[in-house]
Amino acid sequence: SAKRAWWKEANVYQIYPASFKDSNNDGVGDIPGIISKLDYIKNLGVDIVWLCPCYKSPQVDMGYDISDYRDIYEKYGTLDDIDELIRGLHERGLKLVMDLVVNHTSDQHEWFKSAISSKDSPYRDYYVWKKPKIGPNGERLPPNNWLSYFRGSVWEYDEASDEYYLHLFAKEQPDLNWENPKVRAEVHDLTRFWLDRGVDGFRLDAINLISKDLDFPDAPVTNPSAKYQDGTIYFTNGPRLHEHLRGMGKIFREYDAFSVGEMGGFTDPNEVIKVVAEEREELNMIFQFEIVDMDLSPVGRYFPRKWKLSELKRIVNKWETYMYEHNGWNALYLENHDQGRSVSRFASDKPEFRAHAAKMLATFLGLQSGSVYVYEGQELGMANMPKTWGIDKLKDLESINFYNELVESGASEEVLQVVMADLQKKCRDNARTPMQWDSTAFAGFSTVQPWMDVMDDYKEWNAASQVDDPSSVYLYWRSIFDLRRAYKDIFVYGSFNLVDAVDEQVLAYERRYEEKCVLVITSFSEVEALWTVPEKYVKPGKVLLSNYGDVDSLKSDIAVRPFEAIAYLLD
Ligand code: TEU
Repeated sequence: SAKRAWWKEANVYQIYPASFKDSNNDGVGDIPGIISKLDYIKNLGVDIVWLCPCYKSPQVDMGYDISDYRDIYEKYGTLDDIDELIRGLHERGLKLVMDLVVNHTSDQHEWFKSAISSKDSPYRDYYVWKKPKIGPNGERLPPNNWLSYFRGSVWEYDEASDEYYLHLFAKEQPDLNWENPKVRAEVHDLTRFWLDRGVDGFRLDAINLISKDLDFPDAPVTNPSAKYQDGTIYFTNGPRLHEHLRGMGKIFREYDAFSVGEMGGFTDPNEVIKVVAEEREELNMIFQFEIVDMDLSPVGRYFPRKWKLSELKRIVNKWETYMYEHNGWNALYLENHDQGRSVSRFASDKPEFRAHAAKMLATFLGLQSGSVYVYEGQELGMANMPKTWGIDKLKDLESINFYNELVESGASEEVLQVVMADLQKKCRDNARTPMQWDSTAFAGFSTVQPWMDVMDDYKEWNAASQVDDPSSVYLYWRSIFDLRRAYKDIFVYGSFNLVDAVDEQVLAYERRYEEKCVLVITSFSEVEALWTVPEKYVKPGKVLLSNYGDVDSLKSDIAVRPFEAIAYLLD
């Protein structure tokens, strides 16, 4: 069985501060708002709160552009509020994990303001500067052809110095130069600053981007019609990644802190294990992107791609078995602030299915091996934005830039419609609508029009109507966390075995610890599925969890109902 550790038993609730709870009625969520909801979070049964960035920031990318790592964004509150939040969480036996965004800063950070002011600035080398490429007519061109995550070139020209600086995200998010030992020392200092304040760990943003190929070669042309090309092979999982992570890991171990790295484009478990194997002393676990990238089309993020259940099974099986066998650990998630809502995207938000589907996904995810992450609103079955919401409703620079680039390139109305439909399914804005607390105006999030519109369905789908309703999605999630505690050996430390790799409606797996075994059956289908329970599982036992609520035993041939979920403990 897996080696024991406190953080393996911990499950996480993610908060997006702008959209969680507005306490001072300016339309934007804040830290005192979070403090007012701590009992709600505790009652869900999680152990850790991960708070998205709440530092001082011009908010070009919702706080992922930090201008002061040691201060709080005014609209979210003050350092005193953070201290109170930490106290309130600790009093309830909960921990606080903060977002550490150190691949880049804001262009309004003092370091960058100084760096761009002069080539002689002591901070110049905190960032990545390159000479222009000179075009056939003497014009200044970006040093290479890499495409930014937020569209356009990753290079921004600085006229005063006749150099370009690197930004893998927006031009207001210049990349830090991790080759510079002073940068690493600064990052270590600010990490300690928060740990000393009582923070219990970090989620490390885009952390596998910090080590770049120092030759900065042009990326191969994979999209001939585009000006900039996908250069990720030259800046993800770079040559010094592990060295840098060990520097951080040393501090985390000193404080027994929690750590989870965000690492897109990392699909080889033989590589990921180098980050998460305990003896490597780097990070506890990482977010890999294989499930959430399953429906992205290679021709562009916001073009549709259909996926099959067997693909999902392959991905789940791969990570679950590999990490168990190699003493690694998985971070289990279907949602976060960068993704569409899982019930709409991976199951169904049609009224007749929505509650069952949300509970099915909770079962599918929540009983796997790993730490479970729930994103605010997921515990209520919050869904994607309505089909009536057009581009004008969106706030996220990624969605807007993507769409505008297509418009500017002269895309037809038809193409734009396809893309808009896909944005409605997958764009980051979906996750950023205000939390639906109750059925009063603005869903009880605020008393004024919030920064982003509240979804139309809040009167029916809100926390107040769910916290005491035994049939709610919220209390179903609670029962998942209760089960993980009550049957810790099986659900935290047990092995994972996929039961049926081919069926395209039913996904089933077993969790096993010594003689104890649980069979989990989930349907991803809108129609009934006839499924044969393998013989070894057809024996007496007890139902631990069932989203239809009327199952008492397993027969050899069963009709699994739409989005049904059953967890069965065998005698
Ligand atoms: O996201 C990083 C991001 O865009 C990933 O999807 C990326 O593709 C991956 O990390 C590549 O390895 C984070 C935040 O979650 C997001 O909200 C920010 O906008 C972004 O970083 C920039 O800080």
